[in-house]
Amino acid sequence: MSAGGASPAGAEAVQVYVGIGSNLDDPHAQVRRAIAALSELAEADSFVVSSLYRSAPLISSDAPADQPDYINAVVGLRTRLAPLDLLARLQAVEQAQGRVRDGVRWGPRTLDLDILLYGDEIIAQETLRVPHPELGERAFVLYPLLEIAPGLCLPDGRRLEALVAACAAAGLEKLEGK
Ligand code: A4P
Ligand code: MG
Repeated sequence: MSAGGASPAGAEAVQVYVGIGSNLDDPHAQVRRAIAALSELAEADSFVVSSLYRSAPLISSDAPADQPDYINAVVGLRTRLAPLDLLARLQAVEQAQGRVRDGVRWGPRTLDLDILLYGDEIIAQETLRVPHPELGERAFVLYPLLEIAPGLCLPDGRRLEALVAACAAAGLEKLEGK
């Protein structure tokens, strides 16, 4: 398959991981609703879900500093959707859950869905960068990912286990049974 392009008919399903984040309008409920929507994209018996985690918002210089905490989770699934088709489906789910894009990078949001990994593909397009560029530094991505894919290696060969060991969990709270 060409990176980011259309999947040929009958293409093999690919293992992907998607990060879910919300810090507006009942984030727990938003994340649970997103998990249900994403399960619809999965090939049979391929859907796995991490625990939910709470953390303080990571903010950019132009984003408001007084944002509510985030609820995050990571799901894994196998899909036959090509990368850009998957991105379009994720953005439709964001829209359905009231995501407003006001141009503020890292501003508060009802739902953010990021393609973290798409098989072993490295995609560097304007609209899609995979692996997600900040994947290796974010505790709220790495810790839930480790839960559902402990033996994972990134396309560049880095081991998830080693990335987690090097990433302080400071402030990341695993929400047991919630
Ligand atoms: N895009 C490029 N690559 C991808 C990808 N791998 N997955 C493009 C999804 N989209 C990707 O995204 C902007 C554009 O990125 C999309 O149109 C798509 O074509 P966006 O969701 O509109 O904007 P954004 O989310 O504000 O920006 P960005 O840079 O994607 O931010 P992140 O990385 O999503 O970070 N703090 C905590 N504690 N928890 C969080 O979940 N999330 C963010 C947002 C900031 N702080 C956080 C959290
Ligand atoms: Mg995003």
